[in-house]
Amino acid sequence: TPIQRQTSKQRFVSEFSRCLFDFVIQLLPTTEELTIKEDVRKLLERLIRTIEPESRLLSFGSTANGFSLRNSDMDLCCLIDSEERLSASDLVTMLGDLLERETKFHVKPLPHARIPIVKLSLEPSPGLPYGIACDIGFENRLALENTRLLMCYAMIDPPRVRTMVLFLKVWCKRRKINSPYKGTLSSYGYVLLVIFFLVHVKNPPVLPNLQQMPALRPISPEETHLNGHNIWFFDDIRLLRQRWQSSNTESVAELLVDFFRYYSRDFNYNNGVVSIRAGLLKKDGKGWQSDSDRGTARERNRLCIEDPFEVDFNVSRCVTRDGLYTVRGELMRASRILASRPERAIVALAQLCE
Ligand code: 3AT
Ligand code: MG
Repeated sequence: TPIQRQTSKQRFVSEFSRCLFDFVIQLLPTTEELTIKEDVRKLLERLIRTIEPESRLLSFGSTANGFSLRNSDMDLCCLIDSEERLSASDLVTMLGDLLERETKFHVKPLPHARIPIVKLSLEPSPGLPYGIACDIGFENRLALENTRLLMCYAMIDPPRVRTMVLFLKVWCKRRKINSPYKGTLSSYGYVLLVIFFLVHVKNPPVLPNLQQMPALRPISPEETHLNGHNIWFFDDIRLLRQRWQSSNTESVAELLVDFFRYYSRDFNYNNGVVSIRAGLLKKDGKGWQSDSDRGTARERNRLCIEDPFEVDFNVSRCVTRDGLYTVRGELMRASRILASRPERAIVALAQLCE
């Protein structure tokens, strides 16, 4: 009967929510890991200052945005406050030499990459069972700002937002659809899909749109613009919590079921652009049509996710036709597993991440 169906659904989602929380908690980094990473950051900062005394080394990406899993990579950005500074590629070369001499890291400088970086890694050891992998870039101030934006979204409703994002990160890694180099989507891209869903798809929304909230005081263009991009967003989360409350009371399991359904069935991949800043946009409107009929054209716009600040930049431009096919297949698989509501929620979770 409809009533029995309803209660079986409720039983499943409440059990599945509990499983999700338990599962995600085990995957969080330990305090020991966080301490080691912070020590590494300080050590590297000290060394960099022997080349550029006015520099600071800051974390961005998952180590800084609240969406970190155990053993995730470290993304570091070096900011140099002095007027006269070396070029990024010179810095990469010099820093590479220095770190090779002074530390035990494996060092790989990439001075001629589109974004010059130094890649570092440390072999696993008893105190660090998974080693460390770290990229150091320079002057990537937009990445620091988008990290702060994601962190604010994480802080508004940690039980639902962080649990969903962390679960999806594990899921996409286990299902092997988290490799921009192989044509699938970066972690950053998946996080934007979740936030878009919670801000613009769910009704009532689970999250407000931080980039469209009214500012509390007049703000000058110098404060809001960085390299020509508007980077303003409402970042006073304490105040926001006092003034804004979501009337959406769905559990994390219900949201996840709906997330998979939306991206496997409802989202229009041919025409839609995911924009956390402006809501659902159209590819034509942004000049982001995919080049499916031009055999030679690189496939830039199969999947379109607008960067929150660099609005001309498609975060998922590396997703290829085959990559998107695989990702969509995985979204459908997940949606199917959840729709079948296995007897035990833990079985559903294991199957999802098989
Ligand atoms: P992992 O825990 O490393 O899987 P993450 O949250 O650190 O996930 P990424 O490693 O994908 O995410 O990205 C790290 C940061 O680099 C996030 C963002 O500030 C920046 N970033 C990554 N990819 C892009 C992109 N395509 N466009 C703009 N910024 C990006
Ligand atoms: Mg990272």
